[in-house]
Amino acid sequence: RVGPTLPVSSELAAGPVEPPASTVEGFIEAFLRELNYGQGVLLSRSTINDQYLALARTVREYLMAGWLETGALRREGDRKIVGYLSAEYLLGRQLGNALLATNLQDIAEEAMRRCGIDIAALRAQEIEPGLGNGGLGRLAACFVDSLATMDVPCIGYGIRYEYGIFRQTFENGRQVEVPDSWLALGSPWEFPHPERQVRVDFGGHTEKWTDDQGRERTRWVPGWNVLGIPYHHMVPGFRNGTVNTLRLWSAKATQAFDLQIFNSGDYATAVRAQTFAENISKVLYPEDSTPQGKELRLQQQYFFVACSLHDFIANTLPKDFDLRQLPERIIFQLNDTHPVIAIPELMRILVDIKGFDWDEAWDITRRCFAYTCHTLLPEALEVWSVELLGRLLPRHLEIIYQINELFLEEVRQAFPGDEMRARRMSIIAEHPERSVRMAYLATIGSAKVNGVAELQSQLLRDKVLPDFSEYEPAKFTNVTNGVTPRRFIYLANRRLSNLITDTIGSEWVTDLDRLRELEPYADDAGFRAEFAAVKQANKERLFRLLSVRDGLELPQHAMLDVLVKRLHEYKRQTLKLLHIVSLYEDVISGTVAIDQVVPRTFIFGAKAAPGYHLAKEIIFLINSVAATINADERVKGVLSVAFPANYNVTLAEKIIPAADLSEQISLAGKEASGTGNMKFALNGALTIGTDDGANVEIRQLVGDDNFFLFGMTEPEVEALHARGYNPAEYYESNDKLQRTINLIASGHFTDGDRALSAQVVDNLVTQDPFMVLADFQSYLDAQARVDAAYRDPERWTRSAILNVARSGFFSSDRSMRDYLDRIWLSSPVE
Ligand code: 7GP
Repeated sequence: RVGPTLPVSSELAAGPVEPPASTVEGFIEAFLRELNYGQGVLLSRSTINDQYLALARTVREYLMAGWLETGALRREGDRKIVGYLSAEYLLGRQLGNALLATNLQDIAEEAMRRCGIDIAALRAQEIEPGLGNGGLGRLAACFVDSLATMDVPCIGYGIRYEYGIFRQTFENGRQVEVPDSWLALGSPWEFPHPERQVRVDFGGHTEKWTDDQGRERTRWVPGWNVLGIPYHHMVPGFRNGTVNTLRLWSAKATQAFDLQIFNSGDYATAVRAQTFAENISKVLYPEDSTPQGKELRLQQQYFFVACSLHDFIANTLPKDFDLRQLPERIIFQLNDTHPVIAIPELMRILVDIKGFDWDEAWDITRRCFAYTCHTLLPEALEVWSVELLGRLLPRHLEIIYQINELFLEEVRQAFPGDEMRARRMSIIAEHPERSVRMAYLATIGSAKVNGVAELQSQLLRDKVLPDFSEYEPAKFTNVTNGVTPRRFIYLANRRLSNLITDTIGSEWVTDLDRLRELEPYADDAGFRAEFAAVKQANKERLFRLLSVRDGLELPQHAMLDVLVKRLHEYKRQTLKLLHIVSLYEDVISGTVAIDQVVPRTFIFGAKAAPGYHLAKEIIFLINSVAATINADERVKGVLSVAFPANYNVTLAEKIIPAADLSEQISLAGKEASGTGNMKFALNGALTIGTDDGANVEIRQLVGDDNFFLFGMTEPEVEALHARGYNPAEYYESNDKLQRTINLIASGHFTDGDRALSAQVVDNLVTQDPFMVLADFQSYLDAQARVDAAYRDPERWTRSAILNVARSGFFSSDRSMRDYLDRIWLSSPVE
């Protein structure tokens, strides 16, 4: 089934719903209709924003028939549905992807041209929906793309944040956050459905009652409530007619709430109460991997999960559905612990509302959920204080206690006399305050638990959840992350896509293993020349953008060395900084002649959580180093540093295709997987990286010769910790490291003000929790190997081609197949 001309089942419309004709004329007609009748303007009077909105709505028309049909099939069929529960979706711009999915790119471009419009200006008008922080949210976006492309029925559930991830600006080198008002100019991609509102309760208390069969039951008497309004988004598959749904919830005050207070005559309080309710979906928490445990965040989590479960049970399932069959119809995938409150929520629905016995309800529930853990950092594992959870969700707390009690009984039976084990495995922690460990609840209440790369899944079993993996080993599995080749190759790197398609045909777009067929061309000098030309053209495109966007003027022919990801100490942006400063110091101290230095342009992109002080100091230091080096005539044209503000999906799509070198330099054992690493490899950048996350698998696939490995392994890191790590030893014994750090500490990059670099420097020399200094020499040695390789362009390009050819495994289509095999369609838990 191909194309947008699918008939819709006759129940939905009298006769087939016809999309506009897939011709330039048909497109123009639909576009002008949208402009005139949708937007209410004449072409001659229309603004770029009018045109963008009309264009978006035009493309939507082509998807509509497929969307309606996919929805009908999902409801009427009996296939198991994936309910992807995620607090974040970092979608990126929609227009390009929708044009790609419908194969309308050329038609739309020509149609706009005939209307006197440059489609590039309309593309640039779109503000990306930044409803996520980083890797976890972007992964969710890749997954829903792949599921639609593979025709797997899926509803993505999440939150429609009014403000997504903040816009980053720099003032005097320091990060300043500006609210992201992505909805300000209109949001043509969403469909609000206020009539499908769901009420969500909070607070209050619980009561016992006896039903007519004499059974003791519990009911929740809530203290307050809000409404959830669904906003539907299309998730188009790649030219297969399938359009899945992303359902994002927005909070609104209930009318009863309003009335009650308005009647009391206290207008100000009424408005405040309304604001209070609507605050729930107001803003995305900007912490990546470091949750703050704020009450509003728990409200957000319960809010979207309660709406989503209700929506699925009440609106997607047939009215007479037998809930004992629920695990045959749905699998809710929990994207980290953020949606884990769904487990007690489903228990509450089954036991309190539907009247199931506890045991039967528990049997159903634990077959309906699967849990993905995206971290290894202990501070990233969410815990909620019992006090807070009990105040906000009193019934859920009772249910959690009950789950825990029954679970610990089982554990005690399996390990008689091992009370320490039972205590370790309790969902309830006693110290430092009594709290609920959400990762434990998720593990106990799920059919499967997975990590996101081989190494992390192993460490998850061995270090994070050892008691649980010993108790139920079959529950644990791995699914290595992936990225969508549609957005990150086809859309982002049109030139490379064309070269690949010209060489091996176009099947790679939905079957990325086909990239293997490029391998022989690595030895073809003609192909290498074309490949290198693509890279060069992508660099020039990026430099044009950075010149307009950020006023940066960068040399055209240097190696492009890129480190883009959230700012976090464990990701070690400071290690990259030390490398740059060491190269610079070599030149200005006269140790190395400038003509011996391989020209490099370094690009950073990173947002820091607004409350993460040290991360913001690191940003300031990078900007200070950049300003100094860029202004220094001694290294001009040879070393340049660019830190464009506001790294996001849109910018990633420009930077990644241009990169020569991909920096994946986290301390081993800390980065769960990484997905940027995959995007770079697929776009022909070589990786310099530690043996961490999915780097391990990338290196295995592309081969040691085409990957620059450095640094301690995870067991070596552990051993060094155990011995007692002292960064000062490395500082004192390594002359180059000393000169590098001393230059920073001297105030050379901060107008002589030593205080301005002191926090970062002191942290490195005295604490260095992520062992930057321990890996410094190894990193420098690897960078020297990078230089040597880059000096031989033919060898470099050959490696780059092999990176592309051998990275097909990292398609999110493959991840989805693994989820289907290992988790979603696998047999239920014993
Ligand atoms: C990230 C991990 O840090 C990254 O290694 C991984 O590739 C990505 O998830 C997708 O699996 N984690 C987050 O973004 C995050 O917020 C919360 O984790 C625990």
